[in-house]
Amino acid sequence: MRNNHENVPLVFTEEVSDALASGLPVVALESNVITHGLQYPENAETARKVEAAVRAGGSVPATIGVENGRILVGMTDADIERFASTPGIPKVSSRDMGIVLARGGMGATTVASSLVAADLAGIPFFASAGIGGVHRGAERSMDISSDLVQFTRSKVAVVCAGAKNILDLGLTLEFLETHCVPLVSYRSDDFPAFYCLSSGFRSPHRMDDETEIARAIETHWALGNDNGFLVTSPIGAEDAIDSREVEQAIEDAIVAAEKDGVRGNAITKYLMRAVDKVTEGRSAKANMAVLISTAEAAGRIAAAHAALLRTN
Ligand code: PSU
Ligand code: MN
Repeated sequence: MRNNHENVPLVFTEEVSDALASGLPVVALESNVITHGLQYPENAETARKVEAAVRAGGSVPATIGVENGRILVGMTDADIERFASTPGIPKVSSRDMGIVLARGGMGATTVASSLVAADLAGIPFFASAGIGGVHRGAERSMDISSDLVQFTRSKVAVVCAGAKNILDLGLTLEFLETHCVPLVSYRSDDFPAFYCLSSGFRSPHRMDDETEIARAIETHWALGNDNGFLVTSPIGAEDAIDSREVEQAIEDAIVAAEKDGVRGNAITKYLMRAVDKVTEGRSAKANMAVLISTAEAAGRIAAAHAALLRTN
């Protein structure tokens, strides 16, 4: 059962619209990681586990996607299965959203476009394991993910495990600082690197308590900021991959990508697949584990945030 939003083409599942109406915590999730980040059938299985992890944290999951000229806010099991198993669903970032909606058809939302949808839908939290960032060699390619730009535009708190070390994480941190995007690391001193525990960079702030994080987010918004707020939560140590193990693979993949002429929005997937190959699937497994642990942390923080709003 679904209700159509009045002015924008949003289609809510009943569970998500009920949760929003009654002030229950909701966490938005992207679909590009389902269609492009992982392969069938592990992608469908992981998407369901990620939703279960949000619930285990105490919140309602709302997986975002585009279909028939509408934005899905929340997916049923059948929706997840369709997105996971349909080949060739295009990756849709913020700038593509209007075009893909006008055309009809399906679209897999990145972090950036999922934030646009979450903001429209009134969902203050979003979770994904790996955000896009400033690419290595960006001083020549100018490849900076629109995810970072969208953080400056959408009033949604993002819980993630940092960004992948296929990127230049030092420059990614500089970009966030320049663009006034707050960054807090949950129960860790360092900015994590997706399935690696640390990027080697310290986080500007550490907070161990969810309610304190919720208060920091609300205070940031109360100061008149209507941008995002980044919270990182690292992978469990037992699932983590040693960054030295993947560094050579990344460097080789970057050289190969340039030789193959891969650029633009195709580069992220190309590099990730190359690393998966070298680690013989270990990184893909860690990828699934970190998606789940991030979703659980987001569920907990969003629940603390909803509780805080109720007591205010
Ligand atoms: N990082 C990952 N896995 C992913 C992505 C990033 O570890 O699947 C996806 C996300 O959907 C993210 C997008 O929003 O890639 C960023 O793409 P780009 O670098 O083209 O902006
Ligand atoms: Mn890019």
